[in-house]
Amino acid sequence: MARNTSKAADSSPRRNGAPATRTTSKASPAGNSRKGSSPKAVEELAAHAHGTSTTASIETNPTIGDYLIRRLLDYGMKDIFGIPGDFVLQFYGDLENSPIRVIGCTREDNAGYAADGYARIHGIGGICVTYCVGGLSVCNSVAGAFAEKSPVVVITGSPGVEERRSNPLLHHRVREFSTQREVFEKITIASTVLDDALTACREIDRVLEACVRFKRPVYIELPRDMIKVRCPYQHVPQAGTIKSDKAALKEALGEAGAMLAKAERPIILAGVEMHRFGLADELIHFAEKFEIPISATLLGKSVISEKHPLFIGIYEGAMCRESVRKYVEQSDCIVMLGTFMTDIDMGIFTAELDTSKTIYATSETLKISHHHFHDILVADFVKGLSKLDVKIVKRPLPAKAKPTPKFVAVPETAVTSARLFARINELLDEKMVVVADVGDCLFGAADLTIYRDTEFLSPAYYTSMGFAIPAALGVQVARKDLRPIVLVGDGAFQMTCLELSTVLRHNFNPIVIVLNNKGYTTERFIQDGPFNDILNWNYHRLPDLLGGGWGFEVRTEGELDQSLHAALSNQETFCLLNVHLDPLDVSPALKRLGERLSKHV
Ligand SMILES: Cc1ncc(C[n+]2csc(CCOP(=O)(O)OP(=O)(O)O)c2C)c(N)n1
Ligand SMILES: [Mg+2]
Repeated sequence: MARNTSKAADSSPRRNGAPATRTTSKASPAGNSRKGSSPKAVEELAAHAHGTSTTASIETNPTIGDYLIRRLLDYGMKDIFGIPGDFVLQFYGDLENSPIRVIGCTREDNAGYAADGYARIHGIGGICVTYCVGGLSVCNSVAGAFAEKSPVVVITGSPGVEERRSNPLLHHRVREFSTQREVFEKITIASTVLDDALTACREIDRVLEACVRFKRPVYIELPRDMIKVRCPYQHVPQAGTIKSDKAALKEALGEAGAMLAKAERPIILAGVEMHRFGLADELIHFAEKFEIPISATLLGKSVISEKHPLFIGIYEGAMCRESVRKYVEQSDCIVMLGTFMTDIDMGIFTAELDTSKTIYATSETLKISHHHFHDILVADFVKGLSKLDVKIVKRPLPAKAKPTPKFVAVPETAVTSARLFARINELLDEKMVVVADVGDCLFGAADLTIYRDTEFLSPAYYTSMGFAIPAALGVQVARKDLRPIVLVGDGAFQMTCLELSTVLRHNFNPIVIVLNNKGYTTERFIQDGPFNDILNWNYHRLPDLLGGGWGFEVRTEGELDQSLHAALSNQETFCLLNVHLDPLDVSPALKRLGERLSKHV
């Protein structure tokens, strides 16, 4: 085992990311800025983010920039990621004078992943970037946040309204001045250009509310000459609250109750929306009250603790454990709550779930058997389920997977993917979050046992490589006390590894495990060729370049054990393991997936 160590260096010239030490003349509205440390808390803040309670402290005619910051604070946003540029510098100045901490990143797309990771842990995240060169760089990460429902606020500067009048060729301009916004309209749930002081406050309210309500990214463009413009009138945030249609809710719950009462083999299949909408506790309450077993999808992994006695394992069609597949598919009442029916989550559509036997509730759809219901909030439906007055059969749980024998390193044996995951499974504890990138690390990670809710993050639907390292940064900005275990392939690592620079700068301590199988192994399984080869870097020597962090080169089980022991004992800085794997050695789940995919291309 070769180890590279150097002292963690904080290169931050001024502060170490502690907003509490900041002196600011503006108190945070109603003290809300320190609340909201989970999606559930943000839901609660959102419920109170309108009307007088939080806005009493907003001055009569705030500038547009100040109003935006106040509203971000109302929603509990304590940190924002990005890179400044001249079109957004003034707003960066405003942020600097506010309680919001700015986390500078190495690239805008990374800032987007970081904000996404932060939002998944915290309930809302944000990025602040300059016009087009910054904004357009962040499109892919924002698209991923849209696809996987992560509430990220994109704030971008742009040329001033006055500057645009003679249609000049200003730097960063692509085509029309509106081009960037037009692009973002496709990948956000609401967007606005704050080019009119009369409507700016209302627009900010509308767009932020949409972000929290739909859990999807939104776009706010600030022309640079509008940032200091004052709202011409006193504005009190208003928001219409959406309510479920009571009669429809009653009927849907009645139908769900009847189906559950008749069922002999009920099961809950939990999806990621339960976490996004802060409904994990309600879900567990429902399951516990009626003792209904729970499975989860890969994207929804860790919606509930996998140590929960009712949890039976991850369901992924033909990709999951046979006993789980059978148990779910043989059910005569599958309660799918917040589940996305994606190809990966459905085991590349190998899932055999009978629609006539499902109760399917998400924020967008409520379907019971073949009946569609409208105007019902998923939260009301899930809460209503646990209030049902029905008797539900107690279904015996499937046989547990055989407990894996304790990992005993065979020192000189080369590490394999299966043994690596067995070892990682043993080190997980309550203070860790697994952040998995795309590739075999994602499939292998499905079998890890996650102890607490929100402990597993991955782009398991949009599957954009490069997510994990910046997302782990976002996790620790939100919760420094959680230690990320980052699982990343060598290909994905090469895309975004330099965000470890920001990790180092803030003294965060993820353990980054690079599955170095010398290329794009997932793709080799579909179709191999030289295009799947990549340069074999000395990944473990990245700390030399950055000036901090610990690096380990791992070839054998003995080296794996030693380096993980060292990494666990070092709480001070990030640790990076370059784990050499055979290019064709993959997890059993990937083997099954590769075979299935090759039949479909
Ligand atoms: C941004 C992006 N580009 C390309 C792909 C297509 N793709 C899917 S998996 C994969 C290979 C991943 O390689 P690596 O990170 O080394 O993981 P491995 O498959 O080797 O486990 C590629 C290129 C993708 N998912 N995302
Ligand atoms: Mg690889």
